[in-house]
Amino acid sequence: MDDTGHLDTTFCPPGVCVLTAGGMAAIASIALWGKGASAIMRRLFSASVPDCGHLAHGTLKDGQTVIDSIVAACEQDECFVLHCHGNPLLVEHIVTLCRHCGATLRTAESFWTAQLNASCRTPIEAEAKLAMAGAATLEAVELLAAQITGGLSGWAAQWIECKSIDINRLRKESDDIRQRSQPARYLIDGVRIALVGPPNSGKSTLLNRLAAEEAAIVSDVAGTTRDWISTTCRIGPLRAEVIDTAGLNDTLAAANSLDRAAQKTALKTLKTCDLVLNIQDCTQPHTRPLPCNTGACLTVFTKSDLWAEKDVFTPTSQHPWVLLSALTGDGLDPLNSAILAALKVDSMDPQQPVCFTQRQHRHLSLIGQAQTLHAAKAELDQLSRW
Ligand SMILES: Nc1nc2c(ncn2[C@@H]2O[C@H](COP(=O)(O)OP(=O)(O)OP(=O)(O)O)[C@@H](O)[C@H]2O)c(=O)[nH]1
Ligand SMILES: [Mg+2]
Repeated sequence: MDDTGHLDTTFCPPGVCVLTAGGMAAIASIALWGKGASAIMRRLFSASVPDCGHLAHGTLKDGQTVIDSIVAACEQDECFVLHCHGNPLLVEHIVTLCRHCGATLRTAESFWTAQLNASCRTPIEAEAKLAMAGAATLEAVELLAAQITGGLSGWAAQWIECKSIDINRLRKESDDIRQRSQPARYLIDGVRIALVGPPNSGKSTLLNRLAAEEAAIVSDVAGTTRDWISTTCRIGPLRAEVIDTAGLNDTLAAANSLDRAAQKTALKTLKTCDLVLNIQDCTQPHTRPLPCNTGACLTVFTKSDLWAEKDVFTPTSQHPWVLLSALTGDGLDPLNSAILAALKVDSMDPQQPVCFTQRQHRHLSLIGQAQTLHAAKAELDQLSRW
């Protein structure tokens, strides 16, 4: 970045990337930037290459062949965004053309990162804006926006301005921020939730109920689900990928190698999820506990519509539990609340400082371990200043 706050494009080699999402669209945008970008434009573009801050309409040519009619925008010196028609084949052709002229294929993220680094006042602001582009829900966007105006930025600024720093308090607050940041990651990235339990307990029925569609096959034959199925749904402020797995049962596993393999996959899935829902049929004896000592777990007793004396239902569960009927939908709201509580998302205040990149996490961790005030201040500076 130069001292005018602009992205310094005049020294990096030319790069090209597609800024818009893949697939068919009316319009696509391609960025071409770096030393030599305007020379590439002069070679490919029929009209005069626009000056900084201007647009030009013209055609893109491969030799004598017209490829597309485009609008070229000069964002700054040696930095162009080409708005072309959205056919993916056309987009690929234009990118290939730029590469033949010497541009290297880059990621859209690298372009946005460079742009944001140049236009944002602090690294936290740039990181928040980049994360907003991929945030899973609007609540996550709100949380990230709050980190720019207050949140983590405000926390760091207040300590930097502080005349007499209490190092122990600074260290503790820094550790607290790291501890409470996992729920923020859930909001920003979304969560993976596995439905695990014995055959016929109602896992697939619950998946379909959460997804509000018939994503998984339901039947009263034990062992219906073999390969896992996933669907994406919304749980409060979270985007959740819910994964249905094969029912866990030793008899089935012993009798059939396919069931054995399916159950092995179910146990593997369980380890890669943020939350495991242990699905148990409330009318059946509570079967073996799940081997889910990796992370959050919630026991869900299904088929409450078949339970004659709901009021005196007193299960034994080592985890928090809910009782519901996936068939009628009764008990779904308490399930959603219990999921948010298990992931500690329910108590999140978006204004509270949280960290959401590995860089921030690293600096906070070093502040937490700092032996001297000087070292802590240096980390605070690196956390929140360019
Ligand atoms: N009454 C009632 N029946 C349910 C409920 N949930 C599921 N069932 C029934 O229970 C049977 C098994 O349901 P599934 O959803 O296929 O069970 P599963 O746990 O996926 O079974 P596997 O795939 O074999 O592991 C089906 O006949 C469902 O209609 C419920 O809440 N109430
Ligand atoms: Mg099933």
